[in-house]
Amino acid sequence: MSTVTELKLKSLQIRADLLRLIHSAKMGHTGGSLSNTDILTTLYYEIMKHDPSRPKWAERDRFIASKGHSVESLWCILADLGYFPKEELATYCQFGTRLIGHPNNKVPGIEMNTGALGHGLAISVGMALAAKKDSKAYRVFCLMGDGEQAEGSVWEAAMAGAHYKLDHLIGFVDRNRLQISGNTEDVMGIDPLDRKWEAFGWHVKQVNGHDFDELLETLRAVPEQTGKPTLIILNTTKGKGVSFAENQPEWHHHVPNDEQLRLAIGELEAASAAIAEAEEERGMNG
Ligand SMILES: Cc1ncc(C[n+]2csc(CCOP(=O)(O)OP(=O)(O)O)c2C)c(N)n1
Repeated sequence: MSTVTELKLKSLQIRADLLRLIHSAKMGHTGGSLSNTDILTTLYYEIMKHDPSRPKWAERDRFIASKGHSVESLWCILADLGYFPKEELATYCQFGTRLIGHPNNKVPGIEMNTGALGHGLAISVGMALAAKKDSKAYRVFCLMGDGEQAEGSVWEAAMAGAHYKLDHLIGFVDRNRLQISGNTEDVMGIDPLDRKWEAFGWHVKQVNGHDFDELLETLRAVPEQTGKPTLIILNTTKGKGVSFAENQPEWHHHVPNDEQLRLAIGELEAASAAIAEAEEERGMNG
């Protein structure tokens, strides 16, 4: 099975897991989590240097979920990889759990508590600067939202990242064009986003954030320019993979009811079956 096929199937499994999680807890950020499942899957299963049995391994790549509200995909991936027991997912958002609604560094694999938008990039700049000063090779990946770009602190951190020539810092913007209350361009226009990041001294790439070939090709080439951090704009769909949630602002934190969960799981299973069938056909045709 090709890497891309494996990633596609894994991502569909994570989507189903996170929907079950949100459905059982009756809370969560469905749209944003479905939006970033593909980039997280690509990073954790293929790109990042990390070891679930040694979460504090000094040479590990670091991941900071700056858009911390959409943590559900991350919980499902960390559990799937063995950072903590899968059964613990059942405690998500229950009283006393460490699996709360935002990244929490009591959980193995989480570097830093996040969720107040506009903080993650500054944390990532600090980590990447520490790596540079210590002559370490690890990279720091930071996932931001497009609504989050309205936070002024993002731009202070962007300036610092370029100033310190942090080429092992890779930022992402999940450009799904929606934030909590509607279209990002209505709430706070951020275009032309690529030119803004370029003006701040970053090397900028744009990709389809749901295309694993493009994601892999782009991420395998980073850093392409030494002496500059990289910003990757992920063109994505909020609610991706669940037809009735795609591009619907209310699904930012809407929770599926029993019937919606059944429909969504049905769609994801059909997508997995189609991929498996295509793979089988390819195998038969040599
Ligand atoms: C400083 C701060 N202000 C407000 C919020 C409330 N909030 C949670 S999610 C969200 C919208 C985020 O939109 P975006 O960054 O586009 O994320 P996505 O659409 O990918 O979920 C807001 C304003 C917050 N978490 N932090």
